[in-house]
Amino acid sequence: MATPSIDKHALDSFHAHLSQSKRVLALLGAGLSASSGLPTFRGAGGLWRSHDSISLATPEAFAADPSLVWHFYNYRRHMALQAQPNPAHYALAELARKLPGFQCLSQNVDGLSQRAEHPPDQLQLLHGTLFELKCASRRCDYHETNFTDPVVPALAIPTGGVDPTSNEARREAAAAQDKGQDLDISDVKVPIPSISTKDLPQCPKCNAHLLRPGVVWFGESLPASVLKNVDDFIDADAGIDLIIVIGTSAKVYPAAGYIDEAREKGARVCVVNMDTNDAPASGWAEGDWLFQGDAATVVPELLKPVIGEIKAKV
Ligand code: BV8
Ligand code: ZN
Repeated sequence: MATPSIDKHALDSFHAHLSQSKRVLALLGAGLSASSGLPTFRGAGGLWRSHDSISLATPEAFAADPSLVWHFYNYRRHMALQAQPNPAHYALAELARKLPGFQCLSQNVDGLSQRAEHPPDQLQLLHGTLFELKCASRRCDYHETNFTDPVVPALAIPTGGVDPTSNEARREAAAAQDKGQDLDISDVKVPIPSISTKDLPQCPKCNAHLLRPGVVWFGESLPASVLKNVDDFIDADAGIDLIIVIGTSAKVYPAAGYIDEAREKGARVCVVNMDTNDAPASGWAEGDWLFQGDAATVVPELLKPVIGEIKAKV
């Protein structure tokens, strides 16, 4: 779907407001990384091998079938490592360097903002990252940064001879999706073997539990340090001038709740989304902006007055 041209009048009024904004938030969702080739959670991307992504992202699913959940996360690590940050990731990183009062609240665990060298103290990873592993036991504090792919040999993505990450398979998947078929490239008819627990990532500290992905699962609280950083920013007396809501369906809490909290602190709301239906839960208000289109093209355009031209780093 071609990106509709950006409404000039809306763009000018947004640029004027951004240019005089000192304290700005951004809430990031899977749509930010869509044009980097990573599936979102809703629609075609919501299914991994006919498993509902949200049901796999729970402590219960991991306890019931750690092999299946580890295949899911190993696949997402593999896809994220194959992907590249897009101009929107770089534009947000540049805005952070240019505007000290800018904070990005990311729901994404794909590591692409970090790879776009987004200043770490202006990037709050609300739901963790695929590239941190931690002990599955609450009583063990072991954690490590890990980019190994596959995370353990036993989790090598079964290809049955077809390399699901090959351009041929991607073309096949893209063609299917254009026809509205729900083909996930990893759906190439290759059963996933159930891996015995001893061959899954083990905690080297307590040697008694598995390692799990360092992401926040449904029913788990967000990292206390991140919650504090966000609350400190929102609760500051100086108020908030603007919140930019990028590529999110804003249905998962507490992340989605930050839109209204920012509004209450005086922020105007700007939504960037491919789909105009994904409005903030509390609906639209006077002065809001909606820019419909691909985040990778719209975000650099929106931030131009502060960051200038973003050269896509290919
Ligand atoms: C907790 C990590 C309590 C794992 C994730 C209040 C009301 C209702 C429910 C709750 C509530 N409070 C808590 C809950 C329960 C639950 C929740 O919100 N449930 C939902 C489903 C209703 N929340 C929790 O469980 C949270 N924990 O509350 O703990 C607690 C407190 C103390 C002590 C103990 C417990 C934890 C939630 C975090 C879960 N983890 N991710 C993983 O990734 O595997 S959530 C995960 O799903 C993502 O991180 C993200 O948050 C969400 C997906 O949403 P999006 O990123 O927005 O993606 P989506 O596909 O939905 O949308 C994409 C959008 O992009 C679309 O709008 C599309 O149009 C657009 N788009 C597509 N292409 C483009 C584009 N836009 C621009 N350009 C494009 N090219
Ligand atoms: Zn341990």
